[in-house]
Amino acid sequence: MKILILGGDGYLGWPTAMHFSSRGHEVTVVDNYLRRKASEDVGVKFLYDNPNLIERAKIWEKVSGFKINVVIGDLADPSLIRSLFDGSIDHNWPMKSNCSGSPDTVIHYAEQPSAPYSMIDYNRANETLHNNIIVTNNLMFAARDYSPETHIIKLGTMGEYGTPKIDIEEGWIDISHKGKKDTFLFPRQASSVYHTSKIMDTDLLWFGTRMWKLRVTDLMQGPVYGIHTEESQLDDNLKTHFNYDEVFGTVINRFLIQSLIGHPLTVYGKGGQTRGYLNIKDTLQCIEIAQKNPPERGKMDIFNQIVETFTVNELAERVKEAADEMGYDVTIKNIENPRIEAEDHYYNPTYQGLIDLGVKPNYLSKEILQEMIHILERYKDNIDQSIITKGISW
Ligand code: USQ
Repeated sequence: MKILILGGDGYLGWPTAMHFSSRGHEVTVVDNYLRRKASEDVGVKFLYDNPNLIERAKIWEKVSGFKINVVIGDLADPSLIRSLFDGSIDHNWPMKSNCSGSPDTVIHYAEQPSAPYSMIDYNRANETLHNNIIVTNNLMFAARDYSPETHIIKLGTMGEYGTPKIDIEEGWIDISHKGKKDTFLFPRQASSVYHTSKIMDTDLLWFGTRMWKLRVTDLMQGPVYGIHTEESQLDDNLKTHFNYDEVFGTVINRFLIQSLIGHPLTVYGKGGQTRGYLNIKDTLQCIEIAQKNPPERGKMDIFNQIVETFTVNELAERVKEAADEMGYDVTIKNIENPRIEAEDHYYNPTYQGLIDLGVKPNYLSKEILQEMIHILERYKDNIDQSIITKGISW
């Protein structure tokens, strides 16, 4: 299969590229290094330096024998994505893609992924909205114009639903109103500009599905944790990025780093915020299963891509237990919540669809946390305490 991965330099994009490449697919990745540039712009950095995408693809080819095509460019420019669908425009990208014709599957990660980044100021909010919605729109029209058969897999987020006082269904809800019934997108009410941009993406692709019978899978993912995947074990330089800063670090990854340097675990507010979590290895399983099960034309499948739920307090306790057993002395501190979000709320999402299709979850265990701590210990000297809190508030 020809698989096009948008956002191939990201935390999930690069592991996904290796995963599909190792299974013999023809993989092309596209990225404009937005994440690397945004990190520099706000003064945060990865835990360790990673080679750029072109270098990573070379290392991958050397150790695995499989080639990943790399295209460096901005997908907000419609001509780029269109050239990757019809294969006709020579953009002279740094490593020229040899892909011709349209992809069978597009995996769309090419988004500004951070809620705090989107809330820094109106410029970052604009940048997030512009990038995320325009890239999605460019993709939708390229599929409409060149290849409506192409299966679009878009990474959505559980945060689109917010924290309603009713059970969260997988994407859709049946509504009875004045004696009539219909099915609609499940109500969405996000709590950051980033999460709101994802709602708009979902709406846009649902529009494209209705208008032009596109085929779309929307994966509503929770916060992801983890470092290594099966393929990254082949060479240390193939590891994905790791963030622990307030802007791009997700909560479990942050807590692990904090525990290594004796920084109190930063539980925001009361810590009752509940979210669905998953291991990065499970992200890859879910994407692969979604790729193997495309919806028919004119249908949008939505799955809630999480495998278990925790409150922030529960996560802090689990990280503490794992790290303390390894000789650390972890403290937990409830700090003033920089975000506007419910801290004590009902949360009961359904997440059976991907499991029914065959995903075998890697649940968060003490052993998994300790394995991560072992890897992170190697980079302890790189940890910059000053980026753990950057003072961004809603
Ligand atoms: N939190 C803390 N302390 C911290 C960091 C976070 O208590 O030091 C809390 C947050 O307030 C929030 C929860 O932990 O209630 C999760 O925060 P997060 O930063 O791990 O995740 P979030 O900002 O929601 O965003 C992340 C990814 C985003 C993805 C989303 C899935 O950055 O790309 O879409 O997880 S979800 O949260 O389900 O919407």
